[in-house]
Amino acid sequence: MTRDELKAEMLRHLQYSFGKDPAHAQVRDWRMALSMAVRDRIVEPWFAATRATYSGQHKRVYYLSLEFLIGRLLEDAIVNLGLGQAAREACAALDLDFEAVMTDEPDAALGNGGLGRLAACFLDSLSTLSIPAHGYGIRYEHGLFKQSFHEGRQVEQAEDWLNQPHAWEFERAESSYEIGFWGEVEEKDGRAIWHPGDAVLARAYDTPVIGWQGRWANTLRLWGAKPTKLFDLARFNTGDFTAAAQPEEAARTISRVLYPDDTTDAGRELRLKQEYFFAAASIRDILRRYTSEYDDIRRLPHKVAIQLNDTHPAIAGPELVRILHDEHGLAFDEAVQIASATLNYTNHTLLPEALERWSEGLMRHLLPRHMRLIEQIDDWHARTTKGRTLSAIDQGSVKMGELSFMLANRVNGVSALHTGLMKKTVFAELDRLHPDRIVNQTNGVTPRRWLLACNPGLSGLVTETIGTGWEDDLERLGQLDPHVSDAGFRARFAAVKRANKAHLSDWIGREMGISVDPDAMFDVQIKRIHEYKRQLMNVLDVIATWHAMRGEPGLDWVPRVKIFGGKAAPGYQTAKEIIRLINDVATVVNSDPAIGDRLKVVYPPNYNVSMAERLIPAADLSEQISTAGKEASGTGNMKFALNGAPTIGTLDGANVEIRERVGAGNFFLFGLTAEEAMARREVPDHAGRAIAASPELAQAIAHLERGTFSPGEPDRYRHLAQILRHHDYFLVCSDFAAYHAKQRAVDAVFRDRDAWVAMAARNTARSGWFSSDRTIRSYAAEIWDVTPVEVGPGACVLAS
Ligand code: F58
Repeated sequence: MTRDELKAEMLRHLQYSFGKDPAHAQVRDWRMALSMAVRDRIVEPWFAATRATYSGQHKRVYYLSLEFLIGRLLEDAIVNLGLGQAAREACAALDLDFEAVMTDEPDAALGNGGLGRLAACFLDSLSTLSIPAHGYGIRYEHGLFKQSFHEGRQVEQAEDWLNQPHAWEFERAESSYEIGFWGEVEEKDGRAIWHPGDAVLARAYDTPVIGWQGRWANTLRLWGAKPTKLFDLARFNTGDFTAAAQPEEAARTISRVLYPDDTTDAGRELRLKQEYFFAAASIRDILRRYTSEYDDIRRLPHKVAIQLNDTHPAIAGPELVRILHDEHGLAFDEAVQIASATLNYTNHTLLPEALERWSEGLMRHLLPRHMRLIEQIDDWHARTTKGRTLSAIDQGSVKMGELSFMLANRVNGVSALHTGLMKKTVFAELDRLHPDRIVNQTNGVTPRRWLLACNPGLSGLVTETIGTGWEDDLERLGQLDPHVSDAGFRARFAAVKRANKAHLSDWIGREMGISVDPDAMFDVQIKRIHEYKRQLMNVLDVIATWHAMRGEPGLDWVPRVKIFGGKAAPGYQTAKEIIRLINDVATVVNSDPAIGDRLKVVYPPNYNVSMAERLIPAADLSEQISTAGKEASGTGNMKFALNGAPTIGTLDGANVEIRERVGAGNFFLFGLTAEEAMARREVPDHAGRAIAASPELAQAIAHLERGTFSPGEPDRYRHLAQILRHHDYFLVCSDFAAYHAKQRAVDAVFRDRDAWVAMAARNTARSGWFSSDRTIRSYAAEIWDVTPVEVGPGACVLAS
């Protein structure tokens, strides 16, 4: 598509789709016009992919996830269709600021963090690999909350992405399912019939997901909740307008917000309703599609593979059994066998508080038939495995991990270390009963978004050096390795990073009013705020460094910009204290004349996918410092390495595999191993001992206790200090000295700029394995038993 064709299409959409005169159009109108012009190019490959799947009777993959953190879609579509140049030129010809048009799009923040972003990368790779697939989730009206800081404290506001025009979805009013809740189960002629007490409608909204070079497109189908009866007219006519609208309100609540607060009973009930709502609608849709093509329901696993993204969709298992048994009339055991040959489950955490459990009482009340089936599935498992001591129902609650395991063909962890720990800990007994069921699938990230689109400077250099083709064959980055010893290549690599840093410095200056030196080391930790991720250890290191700089202002310190990004769960008080501490430390450090430009702390609010795309290409150092054994995998760690930022990190999650691949000499390792961490917790007063052994740590904690960063309120950080001293489960104190020392080793390498650049470039050259294309190929071969569809020349719609 040429510049002029795209421009003409934009003008056409502006006028005829949106009724706007170009003379009066705003950036938003142009963004919509461009989006529509681009979207039109997706529809054909989308139809072609659907037709090819039907005509070839290919097996389909269904990825059920309560989260899809897809971010902005316009740039993604432009990049995948190869329309970058045409779009830039068309905007220029229309006198539009291309960057402003692109950044006008709100982020679709339909997820919390890594789990949701992984689902989005997987969709991209499934389309790139032309594997017939659907993502299923919820069309939340409000995505993850907007974060701002008020006097350093996190403030949450409702997010409002749908309040702006959304270009990418197609509403499918004809694809609606009635989803029941509550009610009773009637036993009749040996069969169970569930009579729900209430119901809502699940309505489909489809977003096409275009793969690399527009060869294939799959569908992300998100469910919105609607009332079965729109409106109580009788009540309205009596003048009770609020009550008349009540059923509509109640139904819509189900798809209103992502992950509502589950600390109250009402919140928990809503969460379970969301889970059943989307799982049931998805199963119904999957079976409708299957039965429209095939007669024999027993062959379902030959044509359908369902992946449960953690346990949030786990109720899909009992729902599938219910439909096969109660509605299709299969014997119970056969129904369970078919369901468990179709379903697979990915585990993303071993943290006990994050393993889902639902109270039996709530489950029985909300989903009476399903609770009964869960009991039967539990009995069936005990019967068929002789694992009688093992149950998915424990002390009045249903353990969704165990239930998902029992009903799965394959269960996977998301890094080698995490999968190993799953086998040793939470699922030890189930692994013993089913030794082949657990497999590892190390996470990956899409190179289209996380290198090609977000880092045009580096991707340009890669292409100039090794040619194209790496975008969907990322291991080709290995061809860069020999170039790292070439001083000319290193100089160009360094120039790209410097330009990205200058760009970020401008943005930080504009957005936050903080001036940062682009020649300083940009040291970045971006992720959800959680004690196990140890942002607290990072900020303690900032305090220790600041203290040391003040003590010896004459020393030749390596200038650093410490960048933080991330949100805390609204109810997670300790995480919120850590946020406040980072902001308070920033206030003191950034205005300290004794420090000047040598240390800055920057914490831009409202970290999201788009902010990650801005920060990662400009990072020098990647902070991956979780307590070993606690981070299941990480995916940010991969994005940084790919963009030429070496890691300072522990042997945790996928850090282990990153280090193996980039080489131990290109990775700053410190800290206890997972095994050592477990042993250390048993040592009496481990924190006290570590504090006594590290004057830097003792000093940093003393600053917290003295109120150095909370003038006028010395007690503000007493609670954090108490945790460190007496309840240091995440071993911040035990790892601090090693971390602090390793940071000085980082300084030493950074001083030797050439050595640093070589290390950074080797990280890029050796990160090719962490493409989500590799991950998806592996799921396809080892879990789903699907193969990519050969895309014939007719179906292949390449952008010109
Ligand atoms: C993350 N989990 C893991 N959970 O922490 C991370 O190590 C891993 O790389 C990633 O999954 C992908 O495998 C995660 O993001 C959540 O966001 C939960 C969602 C449900 C509510 C509680 C948080």
